[in-house]
Amino acid sequence: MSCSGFEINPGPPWTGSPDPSALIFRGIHDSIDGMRRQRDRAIRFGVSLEKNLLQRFDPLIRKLGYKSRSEAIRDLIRDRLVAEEWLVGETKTIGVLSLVYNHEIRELSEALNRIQHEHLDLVVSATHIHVDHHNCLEVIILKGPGNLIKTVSNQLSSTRGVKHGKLTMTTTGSDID
Ligand code: NI
Repeated sequence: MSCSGFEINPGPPWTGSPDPSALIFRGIHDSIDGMRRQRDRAIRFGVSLEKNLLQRFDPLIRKLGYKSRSEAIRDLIRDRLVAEEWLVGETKTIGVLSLVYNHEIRELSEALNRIQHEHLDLVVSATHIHVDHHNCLEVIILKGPGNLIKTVSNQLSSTRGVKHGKLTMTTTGSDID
């Protein structure tokens, strides 16, 4: 086998018996698979709760459509982890900002555009919908540090003439299973 350049050794032709090196790779693959399974395996743990807390929790999760307490608790934990990402501020995360405004207000569209152009590193996409003759909805997706997303979102929402601005603080999902 040549060690220089980018030649790839095609290996011996398939004869029906496995190539020993393929077996080694198979072994490595299996053990990585095993580690992944172990990481993803659900762990059961007991939770002690006051009776009246549970009496209020159960109807609520039923109303929300959860099939089990585990599912509801998982979502609560994820939600708290996302909140923590935003609290830390510097973690890379995702925000979805919706703005409703009247496009007839002088220089408003230009101002909103200018702010977005000043933050090209944050703004991933922007969708503009003409709601009626006067009103527009703009949905802007921002990706970056949470504190920066909040600052730019506040700047956009507080621009004079914006009727409603709402930031949904979500996550890239990379640290949440
Ligand atoms: Ni419009």
